[in-house]
Amino acid sequence: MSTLLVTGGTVVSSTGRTEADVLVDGERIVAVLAPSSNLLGTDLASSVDRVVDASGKYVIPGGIDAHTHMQLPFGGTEAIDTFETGTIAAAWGGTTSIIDFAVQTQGTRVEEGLAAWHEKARGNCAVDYGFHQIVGGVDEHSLKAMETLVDEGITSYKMFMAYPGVFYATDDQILRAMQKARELGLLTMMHAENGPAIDVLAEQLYNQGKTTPYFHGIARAWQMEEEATHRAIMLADLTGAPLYVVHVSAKQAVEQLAAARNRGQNVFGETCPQYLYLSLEEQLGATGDPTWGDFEGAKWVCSTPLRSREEGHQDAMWQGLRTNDLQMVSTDHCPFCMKDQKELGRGDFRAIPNGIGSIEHRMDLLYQGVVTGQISLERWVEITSTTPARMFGLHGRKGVIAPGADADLVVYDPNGHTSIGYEKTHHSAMDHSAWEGFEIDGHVDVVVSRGSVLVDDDGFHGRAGHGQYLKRGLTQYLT
Ligand code: DUC
Ligand code: ZN
Ligand code: ZN
Ligand code: ZN
Repeated sequence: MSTLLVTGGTVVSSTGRTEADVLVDGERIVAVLAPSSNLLGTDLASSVDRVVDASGKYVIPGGIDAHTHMQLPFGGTEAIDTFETGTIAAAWGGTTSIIDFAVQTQGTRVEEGLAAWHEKARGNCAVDYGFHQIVGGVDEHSLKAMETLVDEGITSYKMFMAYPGVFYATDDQILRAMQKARELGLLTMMHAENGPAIDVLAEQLYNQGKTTPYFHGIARAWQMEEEATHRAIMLADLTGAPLYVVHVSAKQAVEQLAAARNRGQNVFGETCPQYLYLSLEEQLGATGDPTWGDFEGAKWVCSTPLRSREEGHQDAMWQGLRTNDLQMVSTDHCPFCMKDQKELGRGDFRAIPNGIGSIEHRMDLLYQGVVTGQISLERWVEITSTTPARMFGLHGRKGVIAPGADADLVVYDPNGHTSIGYEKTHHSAMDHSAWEGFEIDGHVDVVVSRGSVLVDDDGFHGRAGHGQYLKRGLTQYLT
């Protein structure tokens, strides 16, 4: 077991910041000390195996990305990042835990889906990983199978109000699953978009010759998100089940969440970096012409879609993060290449695999929100690490810098700089970056996962297989 001392930095938590040294023994943090402590007469810096100098830098708990899709079969292809490439990209970006989604589709059994995802991830992850369970076919059997999830360390499950024929759940199914979740203490996660209505709009646009990527966002109108969010909230209210709405992008959906929270309902919302920074206007390209023939816009086709900046959706996401009507930011990392993948939808936006890859850039992109004054330093830590840990049953082990917690640490340099781009910062298996040209006033310098230095100034020192499966406890947000 080796020892590590992170010295001279400013330790930032969700509630404050302090000058402190962090002492690590093996995989755990053992002490957070006044700077340059002489513990019982011992000069710590000369007695540990390794010293990391964090002078002038922030020391924060490792990021937790609670929404990723490695190797997800979707849209006639499969998300290009394996658990290995995706978690290496995560490590480079200061994310030391991910929660991916094991998938059950209609006609298959929940247990089979979960076993398949364990098979994909086991021995291949560079950072720690857990699973949520997608319940894609709600029937007697899957409702029964939900009873076994808590023992497997899976304390949250997701349903889809979108994607008819793939993952889609009807209202009666959602109601039954929520009743079961309430009984078991599971957190219900919801993809809240009215899928059947979206499919009608998409077909009508296509039949009018409106086939470019831009129309993906037109078909998936904000009304479709607001309506589904409201419906999910009402069903959750009836059952008493806590609800977590994934990838919120419409300002009207935030309003629904805020209204429910104001009524005292236990509902939560997650947004993603793409909804904070990218917009539908970008998909129009330089010409601003909605028949824009350039297929570039496919890079940003994801669901929920990018929305109009002019309509104020981006501002509403930042505001929701400040008011805590949105509690956290995950990526929904669902990476597809342009070649052979996004290109499947050339001439028909409906066939473009939905997804953006951001796992490497989440910590940086959100830190840029600190630089621009959108959120505080402490809120940055809260929405990227501390709340995800509490929301998904990892509190105590992850999301905090405290004795007994896993030694997952990031040394972040506020005076550093990161130019995001395919040729510069890119460890995902994608053939492009959706974040080309983004400039960050900050830099992930050192990344430590369970006491092992994965990234430092001379590169990547991690390995596939270092990451362990996280058996999660119940959410701390149950009432
Ligand atoms: N949205 C995406 O962008 N990709 C995968 C599934 C989803 O809901
Ligand atoms: Zn989704
Ligand atoms: Zn997703
Ligand atoms: Zn090194």
